[in-house]
Amino acid sequence: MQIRRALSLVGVLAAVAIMAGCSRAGKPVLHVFNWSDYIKEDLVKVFEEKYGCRVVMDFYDSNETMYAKVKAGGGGYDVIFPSSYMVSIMHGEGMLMPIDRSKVPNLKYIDPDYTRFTMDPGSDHSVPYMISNSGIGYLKSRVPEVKSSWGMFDDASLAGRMTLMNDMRETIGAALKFLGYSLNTTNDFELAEARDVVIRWKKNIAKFESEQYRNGLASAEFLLCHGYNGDVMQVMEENDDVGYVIPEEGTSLASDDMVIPKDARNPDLAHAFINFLHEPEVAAENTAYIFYLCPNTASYKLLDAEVLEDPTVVLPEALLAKCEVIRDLGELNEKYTKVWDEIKAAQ
Ligand code: SPD
Repeated sequence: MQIRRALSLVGVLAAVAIMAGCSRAGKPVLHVFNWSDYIKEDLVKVFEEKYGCRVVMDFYDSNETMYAKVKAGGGGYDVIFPSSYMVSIMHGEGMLMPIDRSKVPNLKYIDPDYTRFTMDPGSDHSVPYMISNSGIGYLKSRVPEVKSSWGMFDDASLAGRMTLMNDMRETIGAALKFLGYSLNTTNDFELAEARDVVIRWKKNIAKFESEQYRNGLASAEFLLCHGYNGDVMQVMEENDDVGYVIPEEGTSLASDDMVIPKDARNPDLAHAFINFLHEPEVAAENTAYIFYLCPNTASYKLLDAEVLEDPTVVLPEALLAKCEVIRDLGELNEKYTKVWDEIKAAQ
């Protein structure tokens, strides 16, 4: 009798576990947490139809805001898209599920050239999604003398009409590159110099902002913005007056990767989603739409040559040599948090 009751309890628990991933209409639900403007929505619909599921998306504007929410237990996400340094932090804290490679056969298409950008080249707990860089978006008619330099943020004639990213590693990183230092430095003197540069720039900017600058450029509220290549390119598609330059001092490169949190409710569907985004046709369509490079070799043949020849998507070697991927610095990440707090507090 007791055994029968125990067995029926197991059955109930199993049903609850399966239903946990289902919406009220009975369809499984995939909860995704992604950067804003970082996926072609039509492709998500294709996935929903193919897998008979619903995808619910939330968005974030920096690795740190995403991490804070997930760490605090928020979201209940199945797939998240952190940059590789944040993947490393989350993995180190036991927050990620291992990738079951048998469920992601499209891993065979990952471009080995770009695995140097990730901190998990074997895709043990993450799968590369897109390669991005940061630079300067600007209005050609209003800033005709633009220079490919982070020093543009010293231009007082643009005061109040510029933005810097609200992102500690990106913005401190820009100042470090401007000064000729590594954006992964842990040298206190270099970090203090970079802090002072950002505090100086702060006097010229309207705000620290990482999402709305796109609209600000489109409406000419902002004339020059620190932004991501694909985001600015998306605005350029609609507005010929928008340009994008990568500062000659170098910039940050990112591999934004797909991960499955340890507490994901629907890991099978999460693996299917990751695999779907690496179907060559899907990867090519996504890249052509969001203007970031999906490091998927089979998709390259399906892209217009102009995408792969665009120097803001695939950086020329000479510029690439001056750029760096943001790294997880372990306990020393704290130094960047301290500098960022000082920047925010400065008048
Ligand atoms: N629309 C946001 C695109 C994000 C690009 N990569 C972010 C890298 C952060 N270091």
